Amino acid sequence: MNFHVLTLFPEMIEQGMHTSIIGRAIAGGYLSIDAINIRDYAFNKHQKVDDYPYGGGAGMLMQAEPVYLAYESVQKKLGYRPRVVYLTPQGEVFHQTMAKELAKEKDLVFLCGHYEGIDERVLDEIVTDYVSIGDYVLTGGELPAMVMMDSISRMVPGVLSNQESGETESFAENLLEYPQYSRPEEWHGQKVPPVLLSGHHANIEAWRREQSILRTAKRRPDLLKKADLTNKEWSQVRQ
Ligand code: 6GU
Repeated sequence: MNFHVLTLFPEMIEQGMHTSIIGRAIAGGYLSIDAINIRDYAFNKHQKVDDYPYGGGAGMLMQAEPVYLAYESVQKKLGYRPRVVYLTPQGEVFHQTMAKELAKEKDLVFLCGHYEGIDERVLDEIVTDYVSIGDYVLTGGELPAMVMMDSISRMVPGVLSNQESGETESFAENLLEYPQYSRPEEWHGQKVPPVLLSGHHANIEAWRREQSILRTAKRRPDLLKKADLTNKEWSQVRQ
């Protein structure tokens, strides 16, 4: 997977994406991340990229031309028109299924806005997907782009080790992960649930599923509605 990020703050992307699992995947050749500075495509006196909105109103807008030229530099290099994700609170809210689907692409372009947004005309010409990461407002699209790249990368074959990929499927089932414990057996007076020390694998699996369901019912009842529970499991969460 090759990520291409169009941004006014390329150093944010470069510094944020080279640690831990993602850094290892880049070093291993499973991923690449290219940050393209939109300002490098502002061919005017002061490399200006913003201007006032027609019709008035607060703030400045990113102008169409530098954004377009930055995009075009990527498109020409690739020789085809890749999917372009524009990060915006006005987009569809990101979720695990979307991450899985986007991970099938060979290249993905992320367009990060700043100020009050971007001239609509360039969005109409280049953007294929409008995506938000949740119902709150951020100052720019860089953090959302990094959030998306992280979760998409986990779905790219080779990025996670076998051990790491065990955690992958929980959201696909619309259930939250069950609680986990490591040594010592007792900490601050709290004991590890005895079933986990029993070595009885069927009982452990049953306990974990029950805990997943209870936790989802408590913290994310909206998710539970979409989960595939047996009649018996439904009756247990309802009481
Ligand atoms: Cl994608 N961008 C910005 N600026 N704010 C957001 C967002 C995106 N998603 C949630 N808030």
